[in-house]
Amino acid sequence: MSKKKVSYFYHSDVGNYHYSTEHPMKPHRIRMANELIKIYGLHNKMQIFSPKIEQFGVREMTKFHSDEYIKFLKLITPETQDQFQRQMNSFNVGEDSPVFVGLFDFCKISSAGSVEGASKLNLGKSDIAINWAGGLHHAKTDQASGFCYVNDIVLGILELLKYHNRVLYIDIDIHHGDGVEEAFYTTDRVMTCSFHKYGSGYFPGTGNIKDVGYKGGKNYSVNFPLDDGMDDETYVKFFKKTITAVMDFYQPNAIVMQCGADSLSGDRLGCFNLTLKGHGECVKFIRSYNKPLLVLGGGGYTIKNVSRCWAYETSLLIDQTELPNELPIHEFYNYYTPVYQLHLEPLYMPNKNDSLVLEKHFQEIYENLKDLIPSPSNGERFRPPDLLINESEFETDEFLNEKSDFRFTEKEFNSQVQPFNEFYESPNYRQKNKLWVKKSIEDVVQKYKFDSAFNNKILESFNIVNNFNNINEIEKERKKENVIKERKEEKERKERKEKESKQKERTERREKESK
Ligand code: V1D
Ligand code: CA
Repeated sequence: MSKKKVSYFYHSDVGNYHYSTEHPMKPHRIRMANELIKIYGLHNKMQIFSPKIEQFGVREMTKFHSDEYIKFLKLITPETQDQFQRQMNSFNVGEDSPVFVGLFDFCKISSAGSVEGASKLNLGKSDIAINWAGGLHHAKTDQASGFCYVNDIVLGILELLKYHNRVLYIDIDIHHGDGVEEAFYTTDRVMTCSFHKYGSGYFPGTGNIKDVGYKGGKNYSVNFPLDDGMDDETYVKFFKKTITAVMDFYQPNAIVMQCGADSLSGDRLGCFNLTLKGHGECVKFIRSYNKPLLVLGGGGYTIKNVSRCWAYETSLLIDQTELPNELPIHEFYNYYTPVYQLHLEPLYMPNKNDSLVLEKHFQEIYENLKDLIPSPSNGERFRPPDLLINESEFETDEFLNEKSDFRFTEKEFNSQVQPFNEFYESPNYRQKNKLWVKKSIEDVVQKYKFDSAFNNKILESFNIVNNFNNINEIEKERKKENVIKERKEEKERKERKEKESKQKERTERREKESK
């Protein structure tokens, strides 16, 4: 394998954040991985960056998330959470995704690393970017879920889409990558592909093989459901077959890989039987496609295995020859008791995955993929013209005040090459700023006096019905259905009550009469 420019994002504070004593998510595992990476000397082969969290905040996060949700994450503390019970429920913050000290800064570290990584790939400054603090795949536009608050993956992909027409997202966490799938469910600009345990109420419960995407995104979501005890040989075989088909038919320009380590053998929340070799083989396979690659962390709850896994995968990504299996002595050496070695042995457990069933799943996925129109093509790109916004006015989170109505600064507009036909915005932004789109087109047209062909391009690029719009439509439909269902249930309840009280009256009357 050839040498590649690898960027590694690590913030020295990340290990200090603490969900709670009983909570299985331990950010300390990222510090442990970093220590292994250093003691094996892997950091010498990469460019090391600390995510610039001072320059990352509400504005960056609301490119996907709603303003209200991000404002809430910024404001909430363990001391004040009791006063915000309604918001806690509505934003699904609580048991799985609790409020802890420094929550918002933790989200910044995770997200800034992924977005900066994507930016390095965009600018050709790196071939591979690694952010083990990222990969928080369950977070939704306005809800936390499964230990995830801000979806760094969606933010990273949005950044990549500024330069890349088609982005492939691959998720080998044992849980379904629902937040990322949902964000891009109706677009062909991103293909999502998750391998996960499915069934018996396993979290999050989504990721059926029949969930393939919707409208313009139909067949651009791939779900491979798996069962307990999955071993290296079977996993790698079906991973490679599926990814080969995905790569052949989708031909992405960039890849994002979520490497959740809860799919490893002996994970506290997982039920697969993979070793570092099997998990790592998938990473190596993706690397071999030589596409701009953003590699992210994710789940993983037996922390000594998480750090082993991500250190080993870092070595694969920098193409370091085999690491010594004996772990070098370092600060966290004692965690690796009783076997102070890098690699894991599989456990003696049955593999409940029947190869014939997996083959049937693969065939179903293949059938959906083979009919894909190879789109969107590498067509002409539209670079938004120099715009309107004076950067200094928009450098702080002040933009969220009602008076401010732009999401991109002049510098951003000037520096990014935005693919033709795409414009990103958060749903709230659109609601609040419906007029802005129209006004800015008029301004642009006025200011630059474009010829009509170019005008049409601008109009198209701004008027595109984007994915979040569709997600809103689906959400609206869902809400409508719920209201109808609730009304029906209410009516049935009333009727039942009336029937019961009539029945009671009749019984009482009969009792009186019999006396
Ligand atoms: F065991 C726990 C102790 C304290 C708090 C939470 C948990 C816990 C274990 N498993 N929570 C879960 C999962 N939640 C549920 C819900 C509770 N029910 C009402 C449903 O089963 C959540 C598992 C999240 C997995 C996250 C992830 O590994 O996919 C991940 N990837 O990137 C970041 C996290
Ligand atoms: Ca997964």
